[in-house]
Amino acid sequence: MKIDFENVRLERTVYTLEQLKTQMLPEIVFMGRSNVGKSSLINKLLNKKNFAKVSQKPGKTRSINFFVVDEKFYLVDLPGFGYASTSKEDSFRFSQLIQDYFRLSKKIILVFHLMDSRVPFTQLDTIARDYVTNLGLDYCILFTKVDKLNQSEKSKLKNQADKLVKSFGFDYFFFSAKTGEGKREVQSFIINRIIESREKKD
Ligand SMILES: Nc1nc2c(ncn2[C@@H]2O[C@H](COP(=O)(O)OP(=O)(O)O)[C@@H](O)[C@H]2O)c(=O)[nH]1
Ligand SMILES: [Mg+2]
Repeated sequence: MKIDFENVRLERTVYTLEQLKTQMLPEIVFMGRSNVGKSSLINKLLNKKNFAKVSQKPGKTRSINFFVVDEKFYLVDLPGFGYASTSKEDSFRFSQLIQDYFRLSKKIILVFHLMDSRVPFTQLDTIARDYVTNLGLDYCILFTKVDKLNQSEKSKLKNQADKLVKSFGFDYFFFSAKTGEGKREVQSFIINRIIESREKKD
């Protein structure tokens, strides 16, 4: 099976529950707080310069974008989550659309949770992780912007992540859209999951 991440198109942009459809292909989902580096990661994985939009302003994307990769799977780009700034209390904003999507899709085979390497494991991240894992979805962590860490910060983060692996069994990745670190590893991980999901089906 040929997956080289070269043949990519944006198939659908979804703003409402009504627009969500049952998909035929397996879905690989990317979620994270606003500004975590999700668009940059997607561009890097897909070998594109400005496919997913990269912005300095957080929280702009409100839609779910479905990219078809090599006609084999969907890469699903979720809106960034964050605190609702208008609310008096700090309420978690994991939009209704995101929740509907997670509940309704039967094709999700893996969720990548992106965390900023410099500010990982925020309370929001914990809530998002629990939400996804409670639905029984396959879940892994991807630390973004690792080029911003020095060696000692990096090994400290590795230690924290290794503890997570020990207690929960989550896979994790270090990624930099700037240097390309982790790109091959993440691509192979995705390819293996797609192959596994096809074997299960047959
Ligand atoms: N140094 C560095 N900066 C990054 C990296 N990835 C993203 N950024 C920057 O972080 C900001 C937010 O990135 P973006 O991809 O738009 O994040 P999104 O809101 O999660 O889609 C932009 O200024 C990017 O240039 C990375 O790997 N390294
Ligand atoms: Mg973005």
